[in-house]
Amino acid sequence: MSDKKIIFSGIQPSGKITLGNYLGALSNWVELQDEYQNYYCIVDMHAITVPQIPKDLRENTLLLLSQYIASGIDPNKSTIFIQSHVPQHVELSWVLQSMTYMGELGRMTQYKDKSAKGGENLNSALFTYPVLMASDILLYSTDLVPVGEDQKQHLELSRDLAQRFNNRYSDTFKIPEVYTPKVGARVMSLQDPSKKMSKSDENENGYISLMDSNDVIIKKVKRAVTDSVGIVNYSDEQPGIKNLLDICSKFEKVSPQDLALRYQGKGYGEFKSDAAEIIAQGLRPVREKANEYMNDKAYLEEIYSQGAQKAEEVASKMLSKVYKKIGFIPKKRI
Ligand code: ATP
Ligand code: LTN
Repeated sequence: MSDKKIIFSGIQPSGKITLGNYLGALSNWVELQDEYQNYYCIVDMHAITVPQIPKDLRENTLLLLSQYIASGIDPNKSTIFIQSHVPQHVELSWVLQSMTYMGELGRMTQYKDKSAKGGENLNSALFTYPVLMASDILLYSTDLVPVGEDQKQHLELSRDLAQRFNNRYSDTFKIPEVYTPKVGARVMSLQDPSKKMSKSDENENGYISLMDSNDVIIKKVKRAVTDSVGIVNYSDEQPGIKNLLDICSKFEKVSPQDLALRYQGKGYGEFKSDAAEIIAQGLRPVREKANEYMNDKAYLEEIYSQGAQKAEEVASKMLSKVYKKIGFIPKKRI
């Protein structure tokens, strides 16, 4: 048994992942990988809380796995698996749902946003989704959950549910901490810098997909909404420029303020064309490697099969413990 602390995180295969997912989540996972024992999940069960076309879901799941590996998540150091392969996630989620209040779920910002868009045909999984997320995390005695800023509220609920269960029965779950990066925790839309960059944005110019070609990236960055100040400053008054500085600073590994200094006396045109180049070059290796992995389905199958086996061993032990504590009769093999 390793004495390293445990990380769990996941991304939904609900589309093609964006630069926001990469900078807010995936790239940080890679940095933390050596220091922790890691579980990185492709949360396909979360993805079906909004309608998915089966063929696209299959494709996006394998693509996301390829992108995990292409970004540097190493299957020898991290357990990489697909959520629907480990049934304990939904089983624990049912138990935790029985301890979650409707009011708690109704307050979730993501639910409020998505339900406002969804109109009348709201499904109940969209409402209970944060409980499934809590199960994902709690099954593995997770210490740390690296996510973007938008997931902090869900993490709070996971902590509350863990504490509630521990108080009602006895100490069972570890209380997880959230980890958000200093820069890149909230990458904004290129078309509306007051909104987060999202893979489900109807306007494709708002986001950069990890699979966008260099030409597409350059076009999107050049079209990014800025302001009429005309000076490259790192300031809340210039959210479009601030967003591009944040993005580039993450790739260049310098502070956004220092990056802004490079553009003193220069216009937005020059800054944007450098920014486009930095992003395009930064994403190129991930895109190219991901395409290679997509052509090796046997390798992908090996990774997710081994991952599921390792994850299930841990998850089933935790679930048995929980079932016992709540009074379910343990199943006897005959
Ligand atoms: P959707 O648009 O389908 O709701 P999403 O793009 O928000 O999805 P998720 O799969 O929900 O993506 O998120 C995966 C991870 O990426 C989470 O850790 C989330 O916090 C992070 N993330 C998502 N969008 C951004 C963003 N714009 N900036 C930083 N991190 C982000
Ligand atoms: N809800 C997250 C995805 C997610 C997740 C998790 C993140 C599902 N389960 C467990 C961290 C840990 C989202 O980004 N929408």
